[in-house]
Amino acid sequence: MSSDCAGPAMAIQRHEMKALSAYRASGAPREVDEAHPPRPIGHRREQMVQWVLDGGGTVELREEWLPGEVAWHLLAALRAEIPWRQNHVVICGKRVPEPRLSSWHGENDAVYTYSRELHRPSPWTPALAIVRDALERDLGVRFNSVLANRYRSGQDAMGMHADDEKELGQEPLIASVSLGMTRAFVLAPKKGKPGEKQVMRLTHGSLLIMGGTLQRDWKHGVPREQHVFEERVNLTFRLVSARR
Ligand SMILES: O=C(O)CCC(=O)C(=O)O
Repeated sequence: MSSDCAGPAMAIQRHEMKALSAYRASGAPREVDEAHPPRPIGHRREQMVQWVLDGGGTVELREEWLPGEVAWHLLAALRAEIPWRQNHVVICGKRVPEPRLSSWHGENDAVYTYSRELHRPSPWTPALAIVRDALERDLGVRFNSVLANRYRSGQDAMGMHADDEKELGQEPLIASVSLGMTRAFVLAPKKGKPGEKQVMRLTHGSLLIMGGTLQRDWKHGVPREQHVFEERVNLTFRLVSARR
């Protein structure tokens, strides 16, 4: 396990503040005070932890990557803007609703197959574009797509899986931004014993970066949590290529 920090924290742009202010009436729990603007989007050295797991996969967690006020506004905006969909999966020949709502967004050619279905992207929404641009400034990577997942309560979940579809390439870089309720995020080796799993808590405004061979060797998921009654939205930004 190591801790490192490269590059300066990036300032939130004036037009982004304006876009967020436009959501003041949308039920966000806290207001942005323009006289005392929130600290810039970006990481703080002491809030960044990186793990290198067996096989060379990497996981990096940046707590409070989004300042609290900005994160609450983004959550309200995403709830309103995204055309949330109930997708289905087939289990033992029966079509059942997935335990969450989802939406796939990005550039026109970012066509992606997951849960055995082909997904054509909806356009970027203003709030998704704000997060995409902040990631580009902070990580130097321009993601071309994002999967948005909405967990309405602790009854909603994501089963253990790896994002190892061929459209994502050999060692995909995935940036996962969490908003709303803290939920557990479980990592387990594909070939390991159940006891080898790692659990981290993904808090409001955190950024988790998965890279290297993580998707080849490890699975991840978000288990049900009986005592969680509030909502969480998670955004996993990806680089999808139809030509792979
Ligand atoms: O909600 C999360 O933190 C995980 C989402 C996830 O695993 C995915 O989108 O593949």
